[in-house]
Amino acid sequence: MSQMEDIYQAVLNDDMDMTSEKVQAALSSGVAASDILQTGLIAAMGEVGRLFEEGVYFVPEMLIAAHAMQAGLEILKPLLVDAGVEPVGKVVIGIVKGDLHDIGKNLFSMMLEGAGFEVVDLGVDVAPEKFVAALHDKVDILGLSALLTTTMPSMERTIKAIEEAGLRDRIKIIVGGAPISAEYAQKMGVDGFAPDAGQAVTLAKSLID
Ligand code: B1M
Repeated sequence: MSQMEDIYQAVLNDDMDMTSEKVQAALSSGVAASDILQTGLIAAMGEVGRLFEEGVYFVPEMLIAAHAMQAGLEILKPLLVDAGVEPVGKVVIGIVKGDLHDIGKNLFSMMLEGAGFEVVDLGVDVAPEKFVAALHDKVDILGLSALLTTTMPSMERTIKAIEEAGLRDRIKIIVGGAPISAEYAQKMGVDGFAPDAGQAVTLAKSLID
């Protein structure tokens, strides 16, 4: 089995220790962190989602697979972030109310830090008023993430609350997460949408420029 298949299988088998071990082994033999991320970890989570849809996996299996992926991400973290970059701006990020899926957000946070942003991570299941409270400090960008179709309206409610608090003109808002599309983002009147964490960082940089 190739090293990527080993990592993929370790996540699918809900094996945290094996995931860490295989990610470390792939890195030691010179495989790029970005390849491990895309072909190993993210691909495996896609398959976990498919198995869940088919009724083969249930919530506990999804949760443990998420822990395995997170363990792999922690090892990749120093390589996904370039050390020593000057701070370029401040970003507040969070998962909207009702949603607990935080792996994409954690990846985005790591990559933002790597690109030199100061990141305030509000976590998961964040109520609109908590986002509003965090924006009273000087903040350049707000990043909102939602992974469930049922929590997409929470994103809209958050944006509305920011508008009602009179803060909308002071910050740029960017959005992402599997069910969010460019069209939906445009409909909400935000400043940008990105389909993945890497492109979200590029977008954040362009908004600062
Ligand atoms: Co759940 N889950 N889950 N889940 N889960 C999905 C999302 C689902 C698609 C699975 C499926 O049915 N195929 C489905 C949603 C269906 C829908 O809404 N249409 C689903 C469901 C139904 C549920 C529950 C309702 C299940 C239940 O209880 N019956 C429940 C809801 C809980 C809640 O949130 N209230 C639930 C629970 C969970 C766990 C807690 C067990 C666990 C999450 C653990 C955790 O995150 N700490 C979990 C998991 C692991 C998944 C899947 C399998 C994997 C998600 C993931 O981490 N992907 C997922 C299936 C799938 O995605 N294929 C699924 C890897 C991650 C890197 O990708 O987060 O998409 P992602 O981030 C991407 C992009 O979206 C983007 O960048 C990243 C890539 O670089 N991105 C941004 C994300 N945020 C961004 C922000 C940006 C820009 C880009 O700018 C600000």
